[in-house]
Amino acid sequence: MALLSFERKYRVPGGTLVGGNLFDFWVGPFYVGFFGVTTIFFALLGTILIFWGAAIQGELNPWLISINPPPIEYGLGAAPLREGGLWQIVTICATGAFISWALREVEIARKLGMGLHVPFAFGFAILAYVTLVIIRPILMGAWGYAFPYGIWTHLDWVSNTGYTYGNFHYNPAHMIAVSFFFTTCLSLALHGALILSAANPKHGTEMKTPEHEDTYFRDLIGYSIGTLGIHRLGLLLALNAGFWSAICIVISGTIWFDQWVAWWDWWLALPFWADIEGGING
Ligand code: 07D
Ligand code: 07D
Ligand code: U10
Repeated sequence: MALLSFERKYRVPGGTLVGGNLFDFWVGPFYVGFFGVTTIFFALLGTILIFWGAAIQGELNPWLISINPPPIEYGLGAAPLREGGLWQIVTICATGAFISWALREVEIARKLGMGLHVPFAFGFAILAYVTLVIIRPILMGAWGYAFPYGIWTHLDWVSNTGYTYGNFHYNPAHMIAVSFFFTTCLSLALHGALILSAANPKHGTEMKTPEHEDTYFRDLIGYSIGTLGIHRLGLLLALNAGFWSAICIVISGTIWFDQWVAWWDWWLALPFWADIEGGING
């Protein structure tokens, strides 16, 4: 079915979570819905506040704009606008916009009678963000532990937070997250390459079938995960990348306070060698 006639068929009322028919319409290509309105509201307000904050700081270079969380001394209290209060409101707007966006994805999936995989996946990105700016700061007792909203300054935060725990690469959950990111990239490269090699052949030659794709990997590594399977795997890998990222940061400063390299002392403390001469107890 051509895209335009398909659109006529599915652009029908229903499937909304909130608001009934009130916002159940499209503006150009965009579905609106109740959560489209809340998305626009939070995104616009948050963006305007960032620019307003930039203006009162006199910093209009987009790379250098930074809306900072309150100093640690404010703890979990509300801070004056110019001392982190703005960051607190922008955080509410960002969280509101991200959750609204996810719920808008749910409504669109319901309209189309599709699964909720896309909003579920976006939920992991939201979880990582919320872990950084809400969950970990609350567990540590101050908003000041969250990252600042600035292109350069948020990089400074990552670096400073990393070095607070020595070599952050020794954080075992960071290792798992990094490995999932790398594996996600490898899988997408293999999948993209395999599909193009079969489905986009040289001019004048015939397109190959999924059997060709299966056979390619059976010949190469003795196993093919299959055409549906690779998408399940891709989703699983990517969700784990986000999930283990959230884990690696939430444990830093809440249940682990030392250098991450010291975590590995459990290995030296194993009974096999802990008591021998030169061992950790020996
Ligand atoms: C390609 C989809 C499009 C999205 C884009 C991002 C804004 C910000 C805001 C001026 C893949 C749009 C950007 C709306 C403008 C202001 C105030 C997604 C694609 C193009 N980071 N980060 C970037 C965010 C964190 C880190 C770039 C957001 C954590 C490192 C961009 C968040 C940590 C590096 C950006 C966030 C961290 C970056 C490219 C939120 C750990 C880089 C992003 C809401 C996760 C890279 C100068 C990209 C860079 C980079 C945005 C959080 C680390 C500005 C919105 C605190 C190490 N981050 N980031 O392509 O070049 O994403 O930085 O959590 O090296 Mg970051
Ligand atoms: C948080 C983004 C959420 C985004 C949302 C949507 C908009 C709309 C609009 C475009 C999670 C935003 C949308 C704004 C835009 C339009 C129209 C994603 C988020 C909701 N690290 N490290 C990670 C690596 C080192 C450190 C994660 C590698 C050093 C700290 C990942 C290396 C030290 C933290 C990762 C490396 C260090 C991390 C990031 C290599 C610094 C975190 C991915 C090769 C000295 C962060 C939850 C992520 C984390 C994190 C990778 C090095 C410190 C696994 C590959 C050794 C402090 N690092 N890192 O989380 O876990 O995405 O955050 O050296 O906090 Mg690390
Ligand atoms: C996949 C796939 C597959 C496909 C696919 C895809 C995955 C099976 C079949 C999809 C993949 C791609 C297309 C590839 C490229 C994608 C990426 C690399 C991911 C990253 C994406 C981007 C960087 C694009 C981001 C663009 C966005 C988010 C669109 C922005 C949209 C809006 C701002 C409007 C949103 C609409 C809403 C909320 C509904 C309400 C609308 C209205 C009321 C009207 C419109 C109003 C406005 C425009 C005002 C906007 C103001 C805002 C947001 C505040 C900002 C403030 C400012 C000051 C500007 O597997 O194969 O193929 O295709």
